Amino acid sequence: MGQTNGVDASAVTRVQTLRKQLQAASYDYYVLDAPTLPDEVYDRLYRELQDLEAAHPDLVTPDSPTQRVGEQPATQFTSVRHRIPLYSLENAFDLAEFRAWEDRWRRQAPETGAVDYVAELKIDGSAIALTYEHGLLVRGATRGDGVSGEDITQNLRTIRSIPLRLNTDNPPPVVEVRGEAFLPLDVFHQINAERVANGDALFANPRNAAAGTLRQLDSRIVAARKLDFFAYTIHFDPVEAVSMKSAPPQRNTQWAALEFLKTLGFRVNPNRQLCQSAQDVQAYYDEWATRRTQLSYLTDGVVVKLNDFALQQRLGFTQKFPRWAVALKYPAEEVPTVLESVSFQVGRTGAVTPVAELRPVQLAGSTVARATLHNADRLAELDIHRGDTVIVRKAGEIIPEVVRVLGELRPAGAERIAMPTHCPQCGSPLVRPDDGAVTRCLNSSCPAIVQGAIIHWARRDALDIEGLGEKWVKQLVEQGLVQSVADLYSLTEQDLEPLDRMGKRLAQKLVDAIAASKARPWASVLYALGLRHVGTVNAKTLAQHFPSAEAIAAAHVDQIETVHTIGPEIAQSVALWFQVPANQTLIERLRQAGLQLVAAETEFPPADSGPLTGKTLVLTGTLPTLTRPEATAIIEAAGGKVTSSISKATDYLVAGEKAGSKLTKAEGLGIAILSEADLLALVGQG
Ligand code: 3B9
Repeated sequence: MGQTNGVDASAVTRVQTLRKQLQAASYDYYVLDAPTLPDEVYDRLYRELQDLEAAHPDLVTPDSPTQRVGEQPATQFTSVRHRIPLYSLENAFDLAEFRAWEDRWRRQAPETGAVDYVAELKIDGSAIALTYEHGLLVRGATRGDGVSGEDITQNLRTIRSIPLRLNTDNPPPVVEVRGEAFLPLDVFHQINAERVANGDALFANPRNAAAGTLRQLDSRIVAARKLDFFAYTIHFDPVEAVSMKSAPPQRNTQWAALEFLKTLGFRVNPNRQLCQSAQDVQAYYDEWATRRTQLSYLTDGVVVKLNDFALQQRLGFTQKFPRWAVALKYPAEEVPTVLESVSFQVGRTGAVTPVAELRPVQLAGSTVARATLHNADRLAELDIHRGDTVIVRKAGEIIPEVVRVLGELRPAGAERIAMPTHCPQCGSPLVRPDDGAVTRCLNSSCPAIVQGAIIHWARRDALDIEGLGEKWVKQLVEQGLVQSVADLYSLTEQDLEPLDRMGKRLAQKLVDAIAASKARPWASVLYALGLRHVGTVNAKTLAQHFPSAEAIAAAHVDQIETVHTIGPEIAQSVALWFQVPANQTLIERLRQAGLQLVAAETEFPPADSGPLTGKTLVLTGTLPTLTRPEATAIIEAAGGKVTSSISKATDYLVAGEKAGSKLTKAEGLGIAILSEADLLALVGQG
């Protein structure tokens, strides 16, 4: 009954009805914040849809409400280049700075009369770009450096306030929506409470927690974390078609664009306001300075944008920011508390950091019990005594720090706290090389250094040993089971099982994870070794030029320095490391354990050849139509490399208006000079 081409027609209509009802209910709940369906009813309809889809798998569509959470964890994120750069915002910290910003844009557009500003809250989250093709969410990416970010589509699909399909009957071929993904404060506190229970490191603030969650490989974990999203920008395709007399309102003003985003199904922050003057802006800023503490998410300021897109377009962008928008920030929160003691942490590189142990206080949305005192100089300068009342501050992403001591509140006879002369972990004398502020333990078998080295070794971007977290590493080192990363490879289940709370199952998992790390590529091994100045990027570059441990160990410092982007400091650090006999022994042991100390043939596939493959270009001056990130993107897509300064290695200088000394230098060296048009012609976009 009801069969059409093998599909149950009643199932088809029922599935469609259920999806419409569920989508509408989600919209009311997540976007309008005005639930229309009781939770139980929603759950019942959802399960009915799930059952129908299970019975008729051919009816499953990517925008079905059941398709938010991926089954398959990702293995890694791929990098995506943004079609339109994600700019950041210039900061102003008070009204005087706001007025200075105003003066600047007015000088650039002097005949402009009265204007409207849109004032929005600045959400303290992670900027995200969403691409919809023909109404369907096809990609979501992190901001990254603004030019390219990471493809985290699977994770963003789990956010209920991000529509999987735009709520419109005639969707444009391509639109891009940007906004802020964030963790509501209650969810943040709940996650941290769970982390305490599991002995995991706490997230410093909701922003870090949101960013960390978005980079989770398993979207099921992301779904459980209940991220949310506010949209604030929409880009239409073609990009240029903004602000025409005949265009629909959403293409003319920011205010209308926000309203339009709402109709498409996005959550738009309701606390926005049109302002006509700096006084209006000040009033909005002052009002939210207090009201923001009642919100369920963190804000770090307000964003003020010129409402009129035609004016926006006229003003354009600097290297980094739009000239038509500014962030008016709230000052970092500061609170007093009592310093109970100071501990001295020894890091992976032996650096010793003084850390204030505090009477716990609430600060910018989280409980603070520790704060950094940075280094020996700062410690001396603060002249800290046990029992002092101190002021702690948390500025956005930065971990809390002690900014001041209230000397007048110091208890009588309080003990002054000084930097130790010997390592608190191993007792070796500490040294302070005269080149810097850092006090170090130089004993490479210091348990703190060994611990740090192992944790670094196990990192996801290094050898990616899942489950080898701090609490296990600590025990392994304390029990003397591991004195070097090479020791990991001879650990057995029998060694691990007796550890506190380990058990048989975990022990086996850990042994397997350690064994699996032997397959990690040479570049990751080189990074995991933790040489100073060798992060993931330098490790990759070095591994490509020196495709084995043998090759790099044999290289002279001058040879290493000839590698593009590897400067003298890095080269020195690498050459010195491979000269140390203990390090040579380590490499030999890793070789015997079966780690990849030679690049696999597939590790560095030849770069896609393009018209600029192997060419190095430098940009200077203002180009007529392209911004710098755009020009860079075009060059890199064509296989070329962009560097910041002219040298003999430069093949082309792309010069725009007001090109200064670089142009003169390039001419002196006989380097070919290109205009923007020449560049576009060269890459076949002329
Ligand atoms: C290319 C709020 C934030 C914010 C903008 C914000 C952060 C950044 C921004 C977004 N909160 N608003 N707004 N509330 N934290 C203003 C920087 N806009 C853009 O990134 C942007 C990018 C544009 C226009 C705007 O135009 C171009 C299009 C194509 C090529 C070049 C430029």
